[in-house]
Amino acid sequence: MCVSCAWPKPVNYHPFEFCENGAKATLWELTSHRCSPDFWRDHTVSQLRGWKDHDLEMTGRLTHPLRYEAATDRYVEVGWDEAFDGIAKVLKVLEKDSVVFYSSGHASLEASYLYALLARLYGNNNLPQSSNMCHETTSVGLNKVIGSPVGTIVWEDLEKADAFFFFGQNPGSNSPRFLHPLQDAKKRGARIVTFNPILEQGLISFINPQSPADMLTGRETQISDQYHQVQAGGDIAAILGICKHVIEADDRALAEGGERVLDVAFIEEHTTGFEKFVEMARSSSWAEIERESGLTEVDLRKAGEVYIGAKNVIGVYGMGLTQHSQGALNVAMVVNLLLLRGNIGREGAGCCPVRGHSNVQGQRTVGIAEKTKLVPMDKLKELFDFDPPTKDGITIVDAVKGLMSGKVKAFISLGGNLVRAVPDQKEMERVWAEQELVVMVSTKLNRSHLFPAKAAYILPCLSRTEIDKQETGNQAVTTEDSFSHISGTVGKRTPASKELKSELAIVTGIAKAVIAPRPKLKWDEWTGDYALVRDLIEYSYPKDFKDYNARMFQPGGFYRGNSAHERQWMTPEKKAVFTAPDRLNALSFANVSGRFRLVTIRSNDQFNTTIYGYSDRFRGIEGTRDVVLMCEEDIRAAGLSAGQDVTLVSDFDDGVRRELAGLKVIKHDLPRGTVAAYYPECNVLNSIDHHDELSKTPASKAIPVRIEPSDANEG
Ligand SMILES: Nc1nc2c(c(=O)[nH]1)N[C@H]1C(S)=C(S)[C@@H](COP(=O)(O)OP(=O)(O)OC[C@H]3O[C@@H](n4cnc5c(=O)[nH]c(N)nc54)[C@H](O)[C@@H]3O)O[C@H]1N2
Ligand SMILES: Nc1nc2c(c(=O)[nH]1)N[C@H]1C(S)=C(S)[C@@H](COP(=O)(O)OP(=O)(O)OC[C@H]3O[C@@H](n4cnc5c(=O)[nH]c(N)nc54)[C@H](O)[C@@H]3O)O[C@H]1N2
Ligand SMILES: [Mo]
Repeated sequence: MCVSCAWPKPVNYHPFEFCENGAKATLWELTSHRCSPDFWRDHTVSQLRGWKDHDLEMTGRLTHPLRYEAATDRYVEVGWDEAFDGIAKVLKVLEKDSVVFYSSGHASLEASYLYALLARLYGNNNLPQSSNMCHETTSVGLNKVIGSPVGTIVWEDLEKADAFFFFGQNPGSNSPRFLHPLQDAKKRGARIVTFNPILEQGLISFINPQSPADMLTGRETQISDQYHQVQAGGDIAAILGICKHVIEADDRALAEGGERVLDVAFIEEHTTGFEKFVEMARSSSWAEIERESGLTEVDLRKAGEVYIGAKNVIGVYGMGLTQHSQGALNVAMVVNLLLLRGNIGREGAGCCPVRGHSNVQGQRTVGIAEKTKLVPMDKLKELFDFDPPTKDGITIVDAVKGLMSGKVKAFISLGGNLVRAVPDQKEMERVWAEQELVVMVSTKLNRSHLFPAKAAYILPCLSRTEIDKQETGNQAVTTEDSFSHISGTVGKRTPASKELKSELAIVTGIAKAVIAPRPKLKWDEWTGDYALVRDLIEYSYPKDFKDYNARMFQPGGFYRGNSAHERQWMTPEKKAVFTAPDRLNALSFANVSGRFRLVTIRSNDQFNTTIYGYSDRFRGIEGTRDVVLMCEEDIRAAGLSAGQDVTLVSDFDDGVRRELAGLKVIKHDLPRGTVAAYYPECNVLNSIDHHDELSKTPASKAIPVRIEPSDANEG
């Protein structure tokens, strides 16, 4: 399984299926560069803070466990046992609630299960994950309306859909393998309608690099039939407009005695809240809808026609919907649209949130969850003979606020680069370093390592592509993809250094040092044979993981199942829920003159905070990331000119000055009022209090900003 994103692998997977993204992520780990203990002879931690993210990671794979030495301001080599003992010494005296066990969505199901067990044996449920900044909106928002926290489609549905509606997801950069089924869909006549403020190349057209004919002739497949440049945060209005059109078409059919447009039988049997929603759609005026979406009635009706004309529709979405103050309402609106014509729980139709990290969904499945109701605590009690903590743990937002208030005193990080990934980054750097202990399990050097706590360790781990040899031989591990399929994978490469340990072995190493021994805690046996860990997972989640060890290498993975896919709604109402929106945009701030909505974007030359290089070739931006994209009218109206240096200043009402200087204005095709600049650089501009109301996912897709010319600053 790819080390990059969570897009699934079809059953008839072609070993050379090209994905620039996956190739880059794999090569990045296979680099010949090494960041060995020698590196620290020439560099201090303070000095490295002046380096760019790209240059930090370019130092190569970490080779040895390291401990920070304040006297010399350097990381120095430390033995594994010494590291585990040092970590245990601090953890044993800290208050249980003050420790956070973070994970970024890489580590395997096996390592993740034991990591969650470690936290609970230690005494808390503080298990936030990268999804708290990403698709937590889906886990909470989707669950609320269809009773399932994950997408409802499987691979075969892609082959049967007649229309795809894309909201704020960019497959060309972020899940390139998605372009293959989309190209196939286009060839059999399916329609694609896209809502995105930015014209993303991968959603416009695609040349299949595996097709010799395509490559020779440069023949492109047009992807989107309609491309609607909604303004950032305007999807609630846009989707309401489409729904309004569908409802009006149904009124007409009813009046004229034609075939109904709504799936009345489905709505009757399977849903609740329909009347209130229809009422809201009818009473919202087109003028309001146009104002809030930035789109015209004519265009939204055109999108509505495609929706009506398609038997099977898939609704696809990503960060453009989830990372807003009303992200969960955005998600509920996609579901409203699908429910109108019974487009959930039926072949060729459904809801498709596209996940990020390769195992981000799976980690949640096996217990990395701060919410206790998601975890089979009785099973854990029985298996390991202890009383799991009953209090809910904290999310990323709560953890950052805990750091700020001094309540959080230690962070264990299984992967990731949290200091760079969260809002209020400047403040985060300061409070991160005030902790008693930070342990980072990492493959490469990153900015979070450069603000060492009183005790700080970097523990280097194997990548999934590398041979993981343990007592009983080379080990396989498993991950879960966006479509809830679980697959095994075996590393084949020689490890980057002899000193590396697997993530699972690091987790059990810490556990053995911290947790008092009990007969049922067989850390060494589990490390020696991961199949035993899979048995524990199967015992804990018998429905999801039936015959786990036997089925893990099944082509395409084995399906964990999804209740909504079967039209079983695990909501309190036992129905799928229509949501009447109480507002028409996803923002928490008003539209005032001089205030822009800043969308933080990814280039195809980065994976989150890992910057591979400075070429955003799909957007035609080369050699720099220090830019802000604006439309021509906005540049002019703000009295700026293209190429000018500006400072972005956040525009919250909290009195805190947050700014990012030295950005060059680039003219780009964007709706008025929406500007764009790169993540993670822009995280200094966001506030930790600016997040989705329901799930607390930071609202990274509409940060209120003002733009100041740099010379005004100097003066
Ligand atoms: N190459 C590469 N691949 C990746 C990643 C990476 O960084 N690089 N990251 C991985 C991870 S963790 C994740 S979560 C996924 C992220 O993948 P995506 O979900 O695609 O995330 P983004 O690129 O942040 O944003 C998606 C799109 O939302 C649009 N958008 C912004 N605001 C709005 C809005 O208000 N409405 C609408 N309709 N659209 C909006 C943006 O223009 C952008 O095209 O990708 C994964 N794959
Ligand atoms: N402004 C803004 N902020 C955002 C976003 C946004 O769109 N805009 N997106 C958010 C999203 S969707 C996400 S998912 C988060 C990402 O937040 P994180 O998951 O915390 O960050 P990453 O950049 O994915 O982590 C990179 C580091 O992981 C380590 N690593 C890589 N591979 C492995 C491995 O196999 N094992 C281990 N142990 N470590 C490994 C490397 O040391 C690398 O430096 O950021 C969020 N922040
Ligand atoms: Mo993500």
